[in-house]
Amino acid sequence: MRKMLLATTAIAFGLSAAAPAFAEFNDRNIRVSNGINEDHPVGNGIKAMQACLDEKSGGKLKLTAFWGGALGGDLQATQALRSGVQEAVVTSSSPLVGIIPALGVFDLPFLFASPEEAYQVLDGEFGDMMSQKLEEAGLVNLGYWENGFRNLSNSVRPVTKWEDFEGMKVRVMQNDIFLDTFQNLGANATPMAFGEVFSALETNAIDAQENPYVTIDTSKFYEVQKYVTETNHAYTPFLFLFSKAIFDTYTPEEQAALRECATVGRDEERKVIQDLNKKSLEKIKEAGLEVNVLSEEEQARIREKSMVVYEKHKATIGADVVDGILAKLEEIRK
Ligand code: TK8
Repeated sequence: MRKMLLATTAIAFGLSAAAPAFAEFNDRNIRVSNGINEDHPVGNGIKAMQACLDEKSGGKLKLTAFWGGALGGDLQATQALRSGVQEAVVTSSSPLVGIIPALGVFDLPFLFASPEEAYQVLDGEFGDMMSQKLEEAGLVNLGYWENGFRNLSNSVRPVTKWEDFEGMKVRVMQNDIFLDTFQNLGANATPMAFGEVFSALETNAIDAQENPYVTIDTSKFYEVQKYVTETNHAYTPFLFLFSKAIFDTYTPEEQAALRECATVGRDEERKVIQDLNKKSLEKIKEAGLEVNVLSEEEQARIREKSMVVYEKHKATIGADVVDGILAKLEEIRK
């Protein structure tokens, strides 16, 4: 009993003598820019990340998310991070290839065959290697969130084989690999920032766009499209990027909390996406769109036709990067 009392006293004393709680944390308002809307699973991820940060920082690290491109498009927001005037962005890797050409590897058509395969590559050594390149460009990658497998939507006709792309005005991300992929299929591909897509579809300035079901749903593209084809032609990741200039001014504890909580958010986001994908597809059908799934045969034809894009872009992406990911995938698939 005496021993226990002593021990309790020691603990109480220890606590009162300790530094004030969360002394290693400062009040930080972290602006996170998003092109997609709040009901996209990224919204769930950010909530989970905030809950984690609240716990670790005693409420000092606060995320303020901006949606629907309110702080500018992916590229613009990323440049704001590089010049140290904005903290964070959740962006597709694709519009950033002009800054970091190696990121183009993720845009190669039909690279990943399943989300699990993508997670293994992104959350492992290969993903770390790409994060290193981002860091050299002034961007700290807190993790690979999910954008997902991309599907085609359009307002002119059902697409069930690659010949159906002929002459179709397809919006692509600002990225030469996507541009070539669609041009090679006969489409009239137009690079455009995400924020302009809805009105370009609405006014028929373009016929088509490609994005995962959850984006076709949450960005309401189904309101201005008639056909969807499950093409799964690319899996593009989201990057949770932080301004390196700002990150470097944070304490090690703040930095660690951000990294750890971004992983918590990532896991939540990936989980919610799996579920919403199915619900979004239902919603798209309910809205009256015709949904076609490419037959295995047609998918194989498109894939084969698209392989020229690998050769064409290998040098710009970096032969080591392309060969590196293909070797990794081969290893995973064994
Ligand atoms: C949102 C974009 C979007 C992407 C695109 O900011 O541009 O089509 O798939 O989700 O990053």
